[in-house]
Amino acid sequence: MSNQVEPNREDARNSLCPNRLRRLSASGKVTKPQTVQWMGVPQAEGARRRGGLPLSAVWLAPALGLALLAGCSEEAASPPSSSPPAQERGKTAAPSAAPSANTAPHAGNPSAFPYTVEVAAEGLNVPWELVFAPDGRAFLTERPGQIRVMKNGVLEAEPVFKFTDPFLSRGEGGLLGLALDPRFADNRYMYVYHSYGEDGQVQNRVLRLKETAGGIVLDRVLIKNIPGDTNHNGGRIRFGPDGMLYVTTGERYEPELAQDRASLGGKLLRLQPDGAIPADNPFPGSPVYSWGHRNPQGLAWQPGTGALFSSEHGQSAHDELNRIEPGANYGWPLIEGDKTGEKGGTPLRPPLLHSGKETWAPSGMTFVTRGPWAGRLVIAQLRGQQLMSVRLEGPQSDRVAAAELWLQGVYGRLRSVTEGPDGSLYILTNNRDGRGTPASGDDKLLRLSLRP
Ligand SMILES: [Ca+2]
Repeated sequence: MSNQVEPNREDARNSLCPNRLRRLSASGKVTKPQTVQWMGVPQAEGARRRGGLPLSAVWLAPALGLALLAGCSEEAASPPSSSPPAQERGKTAAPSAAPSANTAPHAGNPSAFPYTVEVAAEGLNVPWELVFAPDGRAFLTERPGQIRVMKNGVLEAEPVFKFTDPFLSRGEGGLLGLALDPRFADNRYMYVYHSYGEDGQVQNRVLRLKETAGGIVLDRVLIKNIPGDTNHNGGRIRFGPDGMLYVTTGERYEPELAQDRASLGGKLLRLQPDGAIPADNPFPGSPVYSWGHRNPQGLAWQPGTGALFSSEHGQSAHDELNRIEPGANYGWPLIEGDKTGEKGGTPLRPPLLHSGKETWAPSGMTFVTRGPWAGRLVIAQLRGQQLMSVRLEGPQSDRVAAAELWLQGVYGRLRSVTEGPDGSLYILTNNRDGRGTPASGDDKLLRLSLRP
């Protein structure tokens, strides 16, 4: 079986209709693990591409199909369609959580963009995460099941690790997040989140791997039986400043899982590096750190304050940026957008910012620490096909001062953004993930270098 990722119409239909998805997956059929073979030829490419329509043209496009896609999918194929201009979106927004007229995301001024963009590698196959090691190398995951490494700015052609049975790559599932141990230089531990098949079910798990002289080997399974399916697998993992491993999980289109604290689905989890449950987790004996999530895919801690933020795919648009508090309930599926509510006498947490009627499909994100954007939170967006920068304000960093949109439609779907040791931003495109329109050279690793 080839690992070529074709646009998957079955997935597209599934993403439109949760009930249909459940029926389809009720058969419990699990596809065989894919045979992984190297597809890409990383080469530098100086010029920008992108055959996609400019957003201004997309606004005008007949949008019935796009509107349907926006109905209940989160990584739909096309940029926002029939939404009103950004300046108008805030008019329906509540003052607390939604973008006000001043904070509604708007296009940034290109002359103020402090980076120059180059293609650092191309021919990638649905790259999902990129992280830097203390020795300057960068490790990169590709969703069909391989880990690759970049040395001295050049991505090596041969993967350093390939996943096999019971690994599973289907729909949005596969090899997703990767994190390096805070003490990687000493212990060579790395952690991955991936989908797998077991007893006819799709699940997700977190593994600890170890880099040895003979290659990367499995050390242990940290947590398993995280609900999975074709859609809504979550998948971001990152170490917090407290040395704990945080994991985002999706509700696999079973919204009730998000409100079931006994389920691992629709949660942010917090684990010790060996998989043990930290004694100071909000619910004793549980890995659950926060709940009421739909399909969160971004994690970032604000330097200085240590505050945790997460991006989340909403339904019917209403994608979210949340400020995460331990034990808090973020509302899915009880509330979305500007709605408020409570559960058991405790208020549900509204997002800091949501996308209203648009779909961003936000995924990886990070705080910038170098250059003119230091202090900003940057968020890669799939369906939005743009990079959003957010400036936070307030003593608790719980207000959005401004949100600006960059690279709109230029490179297609953006899966993740990572800051490199020199202050460059590294962005992974995802036009081969079954929901995009691949252009020549896709998928790509973009390097955004600070202008001198
Ligand atoms: Ca929410």
